[in-house]
Amino acid sequence: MFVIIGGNINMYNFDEIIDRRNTNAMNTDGFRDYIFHADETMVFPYKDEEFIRMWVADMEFATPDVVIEGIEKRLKDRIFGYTRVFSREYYDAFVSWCQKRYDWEFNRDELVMSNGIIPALYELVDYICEIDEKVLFLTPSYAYFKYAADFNDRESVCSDLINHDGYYEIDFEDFEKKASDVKTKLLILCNPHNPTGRVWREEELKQLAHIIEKYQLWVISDEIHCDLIRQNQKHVPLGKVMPSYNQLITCMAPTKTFNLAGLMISNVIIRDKKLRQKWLERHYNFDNPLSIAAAQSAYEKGEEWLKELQKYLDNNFKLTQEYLKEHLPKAKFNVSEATYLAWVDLSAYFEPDEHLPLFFAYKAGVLLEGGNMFVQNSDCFIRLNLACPKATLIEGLRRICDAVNTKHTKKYLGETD
Ligand code: LCS
Repeated sequence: MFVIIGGNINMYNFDEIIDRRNTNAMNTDGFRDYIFHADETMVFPYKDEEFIRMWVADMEFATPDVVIEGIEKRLKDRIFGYTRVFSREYYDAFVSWCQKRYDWEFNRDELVMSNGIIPALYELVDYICEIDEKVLFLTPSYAYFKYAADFNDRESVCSDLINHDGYYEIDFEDFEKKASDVKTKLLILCNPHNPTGRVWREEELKQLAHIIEKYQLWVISDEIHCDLIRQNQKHVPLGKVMPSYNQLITCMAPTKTFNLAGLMISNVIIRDKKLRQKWLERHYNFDNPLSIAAAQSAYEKGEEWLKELQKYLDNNFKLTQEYLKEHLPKAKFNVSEATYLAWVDLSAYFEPDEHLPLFFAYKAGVLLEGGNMFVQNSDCFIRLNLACPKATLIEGLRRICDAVNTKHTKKYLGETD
């Protein structure tokens, strides 16, 4: 679709507001359960359709037309029987994407498919770790890293990132201490990092690689956010830094990048032959034919759309930074290097025991995720999903800032809620 904005011809319309109700979307219908562990009896001063939704990590943007056309083409084949990626075309499309964007490649036989990275993590923890062995990750963390360990009754070990005035760095000393525990078997690395948005530099990855090799850890590098980086950033796959390390699994997916999470298709690159064999024996190795068509089209034809998306997201980050600076000056926020998620420190306004998602749902009509949802080292933070039309973003930011400022005026006047 061509849209003319201010005299510029823009190929894609990221300003379009799309009604997602009645599509069984988690985003619109699943928030009570996911954020509040509640059911439909939980009521708010807002109707569901009145919320500004900035929580779960999917986008309010339509998937690119080229992806939809790919699905439509496959629909015309009319039969949707048991399916698996057999053809070379899928590998060719994905490996070309990796070569072009990351100057990195892998052998075709290393690639297996999964109906999502989370299910892959759940399985791989079981395949890699004995029952008394531990899973290490950096915190704050996407909570499903911990859930993957919990699900398998494996112990988690967390290494807290160091927060230098909003910029996060790995505490290598602490990390090495934890890696050196003989019971620590597996590192799950989020590269780039959700929720802090860090893009790990090559130097940092090399330092990590050194420790990984020294203690012979297995490592899963979850790179699902790697396509969604700011325009001035560069993603380095861990596999590129460790070209011949066998105990490395890389996970990538078109689902975050092209807003296809519901199609549940992801790439798992397993170097170790024995582990791959185990996967092929135990994994339920079927894929959704429409998802394969979508993913292949995305990798073959989606790059132009992605470039425009990156520009739009960069602007949304800039807007958020300016808005917060003006209206919530004590909030600490650095533009994320990757992801479409803003990680905002509100410790000047809240106490660690306050339930921020609850506060913002009740007082602002905004659905967001709070630090309590990211394992540890995340008190008083909120995570905002900025992958929405600018108008939605501005309204969300306005409501957030108003609610915090009202709370503080009341506190100053000695009023209670
Ligand atoms: N890995 C990371 C680091 C993620 O952030 C997510 C989604 C996934 C894996 C999910 O992979 P899938 O199973 O869909 O292939 N992150 C989400 C988040 O932060 N909120 O909602 C989803």
